[in-house]
Amino acid sequence: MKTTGLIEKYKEYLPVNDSTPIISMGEGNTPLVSSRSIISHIGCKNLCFKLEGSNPTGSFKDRGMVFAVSKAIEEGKQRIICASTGNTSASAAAYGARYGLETFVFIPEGKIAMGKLSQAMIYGAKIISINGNFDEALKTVINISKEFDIGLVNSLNPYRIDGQKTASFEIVDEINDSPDYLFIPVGNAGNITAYWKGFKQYKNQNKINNLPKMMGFQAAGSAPIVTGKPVKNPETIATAIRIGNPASWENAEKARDESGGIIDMVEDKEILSAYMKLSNEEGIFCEPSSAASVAGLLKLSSQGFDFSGKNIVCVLTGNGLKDPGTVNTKVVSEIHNIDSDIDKIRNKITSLMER
Ligand code: AN7
Repeated sequence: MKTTGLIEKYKEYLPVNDSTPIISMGEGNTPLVSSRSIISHIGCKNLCFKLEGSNPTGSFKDRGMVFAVSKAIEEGKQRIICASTGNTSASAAAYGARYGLETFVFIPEGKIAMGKLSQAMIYGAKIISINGNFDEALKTVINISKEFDIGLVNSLNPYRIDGQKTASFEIVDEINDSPDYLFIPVGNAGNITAYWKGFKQYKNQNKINNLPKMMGFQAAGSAPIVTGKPVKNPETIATAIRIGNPASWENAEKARDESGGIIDMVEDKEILSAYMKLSNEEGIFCEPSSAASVAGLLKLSSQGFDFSGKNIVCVLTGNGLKDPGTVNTKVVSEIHNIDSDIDKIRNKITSLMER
């Protein structure tokens, strides 16, 4: 059967009307995979990873983008625009290409992962690299979108949030319950806002009796919500969440407070450690920003937080292949160079065997 995508599947929960185009390139319906190894450090009942890197352009952004683009088409827009740390631009560029919208993306110079930039390029977006950070780029595109009547597809666009909330629906539909805790990275704070909206909507529809606690994690060098003030020069290895003044700041605080959750931060070294653990022990290669969710869980657990009996979902927002540079510069892994000589190869293999 042909893939119909998340607008079709969840249209009764979305502001879809007769003139809303039901478009898709297979976004959503991502795997919810059980932990085999990390769970042993946590002592909870269940731990699952929601693999959003399995979306068409390799990140959760496709959920919101498909709906934002559907609505842009409905409104007769010819063009879309966004500021991006990388994934939004990749997604906008893909959906823009597919549905014939001219796409403008603004990116912070030198701070976007190579895979994401390659995507914006190959999909044919008009790429503007500004000498500034994401927060400055976002301010600019908000003004430009109004001046030129271009559809803004950052998460300030409410249809982005509506599309992204379908990830909560999928989790509930799969486990037939709400998790007790949802761990999620926080950058511009659209995604935590979207998940919370989705869980609340399902609760209002009596699909679940309880709501999860929302556990958001920022990178320590870019943690405005944790410190309570905008960060002028955000820095982190997790470039996707290198954001100093999140657009959905208040909604993230609401999600935290209404759910009884927390928004905390993790150091780059904790992010890298979780990133390595996920790859080495679970076989899951996500991008560094995504690993912030698992880094947060490991941090709380090591501080003595009691998760016994609890069901936990960690959202892994993007695919590790987006960012090969981090592996090349931060991961120590020896490549064994030897002559193509069978005796040397035999010796090498024997010396490398661990059991
Ligand atoms: C992999 O692409 O902001 O808190 O411009 O790419 O909803 O911003 C990306 C954000 C987490 C944070 N994980 O989500 C962009 C952008 C990954 C991301 C986030 C992003 P929000």
